[in-house]
Amino acid sequence: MNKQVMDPDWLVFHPNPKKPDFVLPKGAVDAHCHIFGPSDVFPYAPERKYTPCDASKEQLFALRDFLGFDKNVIVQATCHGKDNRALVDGCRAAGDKARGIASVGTDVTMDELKEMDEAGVRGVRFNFVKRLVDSTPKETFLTIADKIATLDWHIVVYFEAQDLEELIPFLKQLPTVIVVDHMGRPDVENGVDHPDFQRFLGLMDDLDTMWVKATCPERLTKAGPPYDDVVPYGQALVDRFPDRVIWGTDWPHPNMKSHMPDDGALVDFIPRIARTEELQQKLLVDNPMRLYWAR
Ligand code: 0GY
Repeated sequence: MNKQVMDPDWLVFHPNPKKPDFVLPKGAVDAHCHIFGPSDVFPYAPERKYTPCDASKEQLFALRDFLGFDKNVIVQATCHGKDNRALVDGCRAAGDKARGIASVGTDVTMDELKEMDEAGVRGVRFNFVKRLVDSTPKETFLTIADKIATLDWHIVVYFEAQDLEELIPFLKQLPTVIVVDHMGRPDVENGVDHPDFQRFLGLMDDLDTMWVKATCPERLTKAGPPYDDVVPYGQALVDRFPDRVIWGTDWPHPNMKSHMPDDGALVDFIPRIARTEELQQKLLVDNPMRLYWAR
């Protein structure tokens, strides 16, 4: 297979991130990152909405070591559709240092799920962001949810804050732990008291099976680095749900348009939202270990 050419306006990940000033606790987990291709080995899916730059497992593992993380949770990105080969290959190559979140259809067999489980996959992702995927019927997701629940996997959901209200009845039907991507994607110009963000906090109060990734200041910011405008959102989540928050880099930062973050500077964002050593230990080690490495 030939290499697939990245989109002309694609921003490539930072070539030379700074060494973080914040020293990560021992055993820290980067709980949201991706592997892209390489496309001559693992081609991007025909139904994809974007063609990224390649971002290999070797590059991911080198970044992990450079920043001071111990482990990765690799999340299947939409550009690979339901073809989880690059993800599984990355999980296997990392040994016990990676877990995975896959994307599957209702036709996935129990044997296929078990094979992924054995490689380290511990969940599936349901994506509701309209620019990334065509809409999937809720019934389809519920069928998948019932299947993966038998393996004690969980479900990662990606939606934007304005779509949450409509999704709540569906989310309440899900039979597993739910992990929400990127702080529930608030519009940070609104302020933390806005009904959209308060609705999300209220749902987290109601559903003790719901977790959240306090991730992506670079994606949520309107002000730009050092992401001051995202700090109150991260603090609100970490303070209120200290045992249900996790953190990740989102490397290689798909679909960034405004700028490409320095991954070392992103790590330096962590102590601004998790302000004590105890909170940092939960966010970076205890919580992701409980969710992904319990077995
Ligand atoms: C992320 C965010 C994005 C992309 C994807 O699967 C994906 O394509 O998740 C995005 O464009 O917001 O989590 O990497």
